[in-house]
Amino acid sequence: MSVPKRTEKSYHVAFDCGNSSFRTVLGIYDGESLKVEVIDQIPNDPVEVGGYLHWDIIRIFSGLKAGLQKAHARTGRIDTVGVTTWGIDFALLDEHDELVADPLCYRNTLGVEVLDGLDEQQRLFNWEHSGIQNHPMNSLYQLLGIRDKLPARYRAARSLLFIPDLLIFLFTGVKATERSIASTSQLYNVMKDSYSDEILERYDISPGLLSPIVEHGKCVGVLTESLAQELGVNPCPFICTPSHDTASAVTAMPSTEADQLFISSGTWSLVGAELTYPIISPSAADCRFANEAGVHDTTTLLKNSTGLYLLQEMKKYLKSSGLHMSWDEISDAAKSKGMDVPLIDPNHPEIFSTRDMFATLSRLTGSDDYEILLASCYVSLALCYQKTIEDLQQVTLKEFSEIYIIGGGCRDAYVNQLTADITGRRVHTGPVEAASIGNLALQLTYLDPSLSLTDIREVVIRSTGQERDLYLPNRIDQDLLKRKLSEFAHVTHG
Ligand code: LFR
Repeated sequence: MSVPKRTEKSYHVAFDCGNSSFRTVLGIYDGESLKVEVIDQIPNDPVEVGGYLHWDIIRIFSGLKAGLQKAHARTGRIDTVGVTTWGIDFALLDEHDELVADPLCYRNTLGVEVLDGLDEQQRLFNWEHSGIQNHPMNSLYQLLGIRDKLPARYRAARSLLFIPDLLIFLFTGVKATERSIASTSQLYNVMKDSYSDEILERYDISPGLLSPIVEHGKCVGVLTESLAQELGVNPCPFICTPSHDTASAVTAMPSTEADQLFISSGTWSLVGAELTYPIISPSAADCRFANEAGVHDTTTLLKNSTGLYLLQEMKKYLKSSGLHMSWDEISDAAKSKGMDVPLIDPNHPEIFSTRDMFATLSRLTGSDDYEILLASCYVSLALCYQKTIEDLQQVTLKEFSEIYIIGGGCRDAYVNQLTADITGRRVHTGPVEAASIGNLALQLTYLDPSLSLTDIREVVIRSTGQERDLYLPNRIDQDLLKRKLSEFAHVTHG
């Protein structure tokens, strides 16, 4: 084992911001493993202002400041900090480095018209010069949508910071970015590992808006003196970590084998494989895969599908109608309806931006029985995984027999078992806090640059043994499975 033994403990903080909550997570490293503690967890939700959904970034920043203070109070010293958030969204800063407005949320449909206005050739150009599938939520299309629909914001903008970069800027005063978050924008070329000059030029976007890219494991900046004083925290360094939550979660994939298949499960389900090279082939384009930049110089070839958002929104709806259901009750209700339920396409455009999930799912399935709708979500998700894995095998010419489900969604035993049964594969689950643990583990490379990705994953494996699980596929009715797969192909292709 190449991880050096330390006599002294080190203390690390990950700010892990998701769509439904943002958290401060403490990692205490003893030279062998990380002891991970969620210090603070605050609900997150975009706020509608002037007809657009915005992220309340000052509230998030203030929650994280309090989290850092609490973490420091537990340990008396913070050695490093890393930030990881959802992808794509960004803030615009003016000439005084002031926020032009709160950052917009990708669920606005600002990019829809922009993308609709592009012909096949232009879409192909964008895919070939980024490696990212064309989706109206991508930063590229949102930015062009802002230029069209909110021109005052665009005119005032002098820099563009992705959400993790904005948070690091607020803490340290340094404007920078890193490859995984930049790659979600479609302004970055994953083959060249730098911004896409071709895309910037074609859409007349000033390269001056973008920040320099820092390498993983290097220090981006140090907590400002004034914040250190205000919070009573030592001036700790902020480390460049995979700041896209998917990349941080994949860093915590508990396997040291190459080319593994993962499902990063949360509001979104990212189904993909970690590779050492991007794949820009016609079949990858047809299957709508994206080559996102991962930890170090890896690529994650993945498909972005709506995940637990379906159930989160159904839970909210049921609560607002007076039915408070726990997650266990939700999965039991779904399980009671079995597999033979109407199906939905989790990536249906109406689901993407709905404000009433129950009504949308009722319309799409023809059922208004909430238990059937819950079951539809579960079964459709697992079928979607199966389809994506088949596509992934075809595009990569690899066979995947194991699946690693990482992130909060792996707490749901029913979806794990359905995934094993429907895909016929062994499903390894955990860690739940994958994005935080991956982020914390990567921070260790600042203190010891000799640590390889395998060393980092060994730390993760040693630190998370108790919470990981294995689901073996059960034999299920193959005729029913075939029928459901064909129904799913039908709903997803209209
Ligand atoms: C997952 C994720 C996805 C991104 C979506 C929106 O949390 O980061 O990768 O497409 O959120 O940003």
